[in-house]
Amino acid sequence: MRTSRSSLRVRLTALLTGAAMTGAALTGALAGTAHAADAPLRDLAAAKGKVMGTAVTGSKLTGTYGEIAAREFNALTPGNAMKWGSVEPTRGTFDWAEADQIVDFAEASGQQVRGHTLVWHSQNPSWLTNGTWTPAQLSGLMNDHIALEVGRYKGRLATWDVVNEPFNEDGTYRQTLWYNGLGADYIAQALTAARAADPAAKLYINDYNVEGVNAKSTALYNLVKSLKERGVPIDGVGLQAHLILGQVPSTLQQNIQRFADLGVDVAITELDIRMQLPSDSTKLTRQAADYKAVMAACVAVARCVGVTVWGFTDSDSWIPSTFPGQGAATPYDENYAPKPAYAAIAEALGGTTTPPTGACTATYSVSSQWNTGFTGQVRIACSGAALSSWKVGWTFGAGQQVTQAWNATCAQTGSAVSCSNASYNGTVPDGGSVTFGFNGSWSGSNPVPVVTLG
Ligand code: 9MR
Repeated sequence: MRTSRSSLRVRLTALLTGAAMTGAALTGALAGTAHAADAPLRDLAAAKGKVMGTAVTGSKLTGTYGEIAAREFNALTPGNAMKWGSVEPTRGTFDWAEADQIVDFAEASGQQVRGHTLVWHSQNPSWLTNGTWTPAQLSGLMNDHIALEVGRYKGRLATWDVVNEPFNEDGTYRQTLWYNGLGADYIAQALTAARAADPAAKLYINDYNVEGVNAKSTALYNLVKSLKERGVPIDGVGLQAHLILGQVPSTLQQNIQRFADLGVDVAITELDIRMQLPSDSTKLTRQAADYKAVMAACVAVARCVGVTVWGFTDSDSWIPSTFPGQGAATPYDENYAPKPAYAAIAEALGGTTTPPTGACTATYSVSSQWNTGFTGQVRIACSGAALSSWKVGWTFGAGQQVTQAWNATCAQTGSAVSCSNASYNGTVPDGGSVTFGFNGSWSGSNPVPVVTLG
């Protein structure tokens, strides 16, 4: 049953008052406008002699995802495509399709590739993990795998994460297929095999929870020191940096520096900073400060070659499935709108921070609401800027569902809504606005979402 006009007015007044008080939360500025004057991250990084990379999923490298990956980053790491379980699921049967695709894409985009990863305890094929191997067989399998995969991409990859995650938190060696079969020497063997297969690639050991000075990073430090002393080929250490909001280790720069002082390069290889969902402006501001601190620590040390984010968009992040209830860990939201973390990365790389002189904004409001349904509208207005087309997005926080839209094409996947202009109203002149409307269903509550324009 429809709410009567008079009671609706009371509700509307309350909503509008709320909107006025929390305008920033309800209105999205066109981030594209803000960044248009700034250089892409890859140019800012290159000017500082640094790598700014991202992990990618090959099948997604088209459309907006592909455009951002190519425009903003000068290095790619295949998130899964080069792992042993991906490339040799059945013994002797190889699938290089996604790995090749990513390398081809990177070359076409003028990007480096970081190979990831050759010797690990996880994501191995079951034929390998379920087999019973003598040390000689295991060593042969490992060396052949390295020779084959590194050899396949010889001369095309800048870097390899040769050994991944060899340590426990207390600094002892992780009991893995490799350690149990070959002892700690598997690491030297793997590095030696990788050097033989591609003498030009930089060879790394990569681990997590080794960002600050602690027992685990000290074990890694001691290992690298001894490998260097023995003349084993080791060029760098990868600090993964899967961090938690507000918990950037205070000793990050000091730790990077101590590895650099050993004579190896350092890379931040898998940066993401997760938070309890839902995100809000306070958390996103904190996250931006955290991203900036990590970037600044790398920028401050000459031998820190750069930073790679573990997925650049929240729609392509491992966090929500591994840590239920957590997410929003990357610099772009699920609709590819840059978050405050994006600007923080740009700033740490020397990018401009001046606010744009002109901007377009999108404002979401509920114009009427009844027991199960509501009508909403989004107004896109420009001042000192103009648009020839637009796209807005938001995430419903309470199970609302768009059922019908007009003057825009809207699609909803889960709680994420994306709307783009109808052919006749894409143009928003400087000083002008357009509005589109929609009907939706709701129950319980109907909170106004944060809308992004970009
Ligand atoms: O991002 C990867 C995810 O898609 C996989 O499901 C996961 C399986 O362990 O591996 C993720 O990447 C990992 C990386 O290879 C090594 N460091 C930890 C990363 C997150 O798990």
